[in-house]
Amino acid sequence: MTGNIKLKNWVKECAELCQPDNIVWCDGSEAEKERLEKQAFATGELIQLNQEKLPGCAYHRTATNDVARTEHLTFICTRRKEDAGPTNNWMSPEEGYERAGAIFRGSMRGRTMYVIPFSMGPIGSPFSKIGVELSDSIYVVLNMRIMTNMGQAVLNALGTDGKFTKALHGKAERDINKRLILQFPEDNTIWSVGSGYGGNVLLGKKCLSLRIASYLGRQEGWLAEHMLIVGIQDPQGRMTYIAGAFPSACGKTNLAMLVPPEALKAKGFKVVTIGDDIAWMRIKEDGRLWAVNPETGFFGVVPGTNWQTNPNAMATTQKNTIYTNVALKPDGTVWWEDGDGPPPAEAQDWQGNYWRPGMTDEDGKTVTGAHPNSRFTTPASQCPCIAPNWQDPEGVPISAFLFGGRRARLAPLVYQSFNWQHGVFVGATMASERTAAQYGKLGEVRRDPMAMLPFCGYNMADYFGYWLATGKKLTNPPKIFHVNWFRTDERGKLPWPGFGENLRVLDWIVKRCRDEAAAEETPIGYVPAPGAIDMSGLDIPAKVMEKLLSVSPDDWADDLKNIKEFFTGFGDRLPGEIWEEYRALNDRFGNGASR
Ligand code: GTP
Ligand code: SPV
Ligand code: MN
Repeated sequence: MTGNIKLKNWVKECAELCQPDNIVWCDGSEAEKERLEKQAFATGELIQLNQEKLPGCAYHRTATNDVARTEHLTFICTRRKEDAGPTNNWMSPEEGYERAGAIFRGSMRGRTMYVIPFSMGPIGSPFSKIGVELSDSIYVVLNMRIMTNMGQAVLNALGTDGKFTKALHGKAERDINKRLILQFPEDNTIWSVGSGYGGNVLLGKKCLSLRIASYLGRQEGWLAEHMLIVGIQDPQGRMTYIAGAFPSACGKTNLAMLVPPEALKAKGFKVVTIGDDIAWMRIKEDGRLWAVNPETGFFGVVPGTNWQTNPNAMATTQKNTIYTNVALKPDGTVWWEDGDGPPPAEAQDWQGNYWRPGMTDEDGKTVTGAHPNSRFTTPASQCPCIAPNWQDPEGVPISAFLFGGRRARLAPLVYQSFNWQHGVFVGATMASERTAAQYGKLGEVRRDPMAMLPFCGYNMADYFGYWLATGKKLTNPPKIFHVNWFRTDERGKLPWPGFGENLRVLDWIVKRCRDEAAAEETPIGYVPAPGAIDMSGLDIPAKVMEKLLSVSPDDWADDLKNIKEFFTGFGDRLPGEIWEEYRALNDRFGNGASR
């Protein structure tokens, strides 16, 4: 176990609060995994899937009211409200501990509390952070086992006086009215109660690796970002690493493991995956940003994943995978919308109800077999395109940043910012249509700077300032681009095929980083010159490409108004450089008057 007195005392304190019947320290062993699975199968917390077809795989359903992150119940608990900023929900630490404490109190009676020591990043690397999660959920233990380095080795690395993030989770009644996801960055503490859904309860992920880590990163001089990390090897054998921030359910996992289209594969392109959701980055002596993926697994969106769109994810998830909220077939395998093959004649849906294709509810709406935010949890090591150096504690050097989201109209397929400061503005003005990954109105466009709106652990105005300051320290900064795979035509169709074909855009980006591709200047940045994107083997009329890359002044005038409103909310705390970029963009459109 551990000789760390602080850890022992904290576990004792939490046990006094939650009053579990037992406390089990997790060692991360295979035997432990088997024992926990057996228990979970016996109680129904997990269902064992068909072991011939899906060896090592299990199935889980969350409560019907608990299927996505609940951002309105997620709080940053700093002493001063201004330090959380206008985009975060805020609660004072006193109120947070008191309100959540009342829900935690006695909530583990009759249950076991698991002590889960975990390391984000390789154990023992100076780049890594240790956390300990206490949870009364076996599902959480088994997920953390996939998503992090977990077990006794972490306690050994922690030693007798090592620092760790204190992360307490309890399912309690899983009542949405008694649910709180609280970050206390000043105490390096997370309290999550009343939920059993991934992002709310796998506390090493969004809560630690983004909300707490962004706060620590600013103090310690590094960046914690909601970014995939992918390596593109060109036909000359040169590897370029790109990190990309897209909001939840906007394509990070897919881009991280894309398969080159035939024509580019034949030319010699290769793609390797470092990470699909989170990047921790530091400036090294060479003046570049180096990124590591602190996770060891993928917690990915299931619907839409198939052997066509994402064969690497399909191959990864054939074994040792936990499926959450998909449809369960009679033969003990799983099914989801926009997967492979025809739907089963009948199945159990994600809520455990009888389901057949085409079923409708009282309002005549189609009932889906899988929840739109159903997820797989799967070991990154099983991914066929995982990079050989994916766990290198030094990380990989980043040449380009991508920002992007779902914009049916506004943003062209790709554009490049003029420089770092403009690139930070491009990131800060990101917006996207809301997906099923969080509660809220689907499709509504919301501003989501750097895809960090729900994940920044401090005032976002200061966060922009920190990005600007970081740029000043980089002698060789990544070039910054914006992409949009989701622009629609007049009929609401997507002319851009996306997925593997996105490599054509990445190729242009890589070439821009090497000054090897042509571009045209527009008010918003550089777009590919006609013919600059490699279209070999892909039949899209030049006219359609022109449209995909076009910039509409009217649409931008509308967006500028919305941007202004958004930035005004930060008051004086917003860095002047951001307003400078705002005015410059306005001027480039010739809208001087509307400043
Ligand atoms: P989180 O795990 O929530 O952070 O999501 P993510 O950003 O990793 O998104 P993911 O790659 O899982 O994609 C989410 C959804 O978008 C899936 O249904 C995908 O099929 C779809 N998608 C991803 N890439 C593309 C693309 O290039 N084009 C289109 N049309 N859809 C895409
Ligand atoms: C996201 O929503 O950005 C995810 C899934 O990656 S969750 O872990 O639930 O946050
Ligand atoms: Mn994510």
